[in-house]
Amino acid sequence: MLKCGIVGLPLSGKTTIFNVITKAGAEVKPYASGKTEPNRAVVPVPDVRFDHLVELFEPKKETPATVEFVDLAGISRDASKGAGLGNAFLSFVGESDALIHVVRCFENPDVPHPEDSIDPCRDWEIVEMELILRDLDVTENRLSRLAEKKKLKTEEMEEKATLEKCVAHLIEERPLRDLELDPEEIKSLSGFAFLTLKPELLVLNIDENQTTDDSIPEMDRLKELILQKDLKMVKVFGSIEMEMAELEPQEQKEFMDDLGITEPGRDRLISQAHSMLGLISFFTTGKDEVKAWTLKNGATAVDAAGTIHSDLARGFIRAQVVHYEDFLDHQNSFAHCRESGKLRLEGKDYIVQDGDMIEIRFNV
Ligand SMILES: Nc1nc2c(ncn2[C@@H]2O[C@H](COP(=O)(O)OP(=O)(O)O)[C@@H](O)[C@H]2O)c(=O)[nH]1
Ligand SMILES: [Mg+2]
Repeated sequence: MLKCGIVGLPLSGKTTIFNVITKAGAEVKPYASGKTEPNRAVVPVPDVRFDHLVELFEPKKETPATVEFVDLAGISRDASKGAGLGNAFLSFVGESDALIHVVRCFENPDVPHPEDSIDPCRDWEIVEMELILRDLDVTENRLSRLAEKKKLKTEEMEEKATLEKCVAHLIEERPLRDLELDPEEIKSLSGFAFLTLKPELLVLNIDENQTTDDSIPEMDRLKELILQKDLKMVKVFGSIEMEMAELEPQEQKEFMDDLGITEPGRDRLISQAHSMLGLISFFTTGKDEVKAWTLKNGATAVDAAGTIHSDLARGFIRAQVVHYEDFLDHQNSFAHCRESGKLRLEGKDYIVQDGDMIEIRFNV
């Protein structure tokens, strides 16, 4: 399951955004002090295709794909030097597959800003720098360990070369996700859980009156930063969308019309996180269960089988595949799809497409 960690300065609205996503109603307060265990929630991935398949098959059980969100404690300036919750907290960031980086755009006199002014660009840079410094720390530690050894094995020499490349990059204050690494190098780094290697989604936490860019302080600089760093960004009306998450669908719709948005913040965030990570969904269908599964883009039929059960990968014979759109175009009938050749039997190396409906033929 995909795990997204929410990071940002204290009082940027991380818990608020967490609630927008999860409707979990976690405590939102100006000073949440002394808290070290993060809030966690597993939420279904919104997918109209899945909902439609459930309507068609009326299964006994429906299982949507899920994402876990973790609401981490705030990262303060100097967290990497042990300020605030410091390194203990940064280890929670390490277990995430992707980061949701919340920056505060809203003005709220009741909620003091830790840096005393609203400047989303500066705030982003503070947190990014802490993540970079932490990765630099990890890299340098490992390199000094390696330096103590009399003789390095071949893998260790390769690891050293890769780490030196990382250090040079991090020292220039650049995140590792911008560093070109080949698959071998990425593999040799996988044990370090580098924070700046994780894909990151920037979330602008805006107020209901900040519907235009002009109304967001320092937005020009932020826009420049987004372009320059090629950041993926979503705007969320933190407070108001949190309230909205509690409402009935019809009332939600009225709220969204007022704000000029077509999809709730939760859906926008989850689908952005999915596409940012290059994830796709495939479906298994039947009277017993309709289920959505998550795969990395580029995964094969045998990977799909393995996600369902290791036995299916081991005893894989063929995958019966039809695409969701084709299924709809053929009166929701597998027989019609077969007649027109849209329902095929594919081998191990078939690249699964987002929206494929799959049945694995296997023998163990
Ligand atoms: N006006 C306004 N206040 C907000 C918004 N988002 C969060 N807040 C307030 O800011 C404070 C801190 O929010 P919280 O989500 O706990 O921040 P965290 O420390 O990053 O988890 C709370 O009092 C929220 O009600 C927003 O979009 N607009
Ligand atoms: Mg919080």
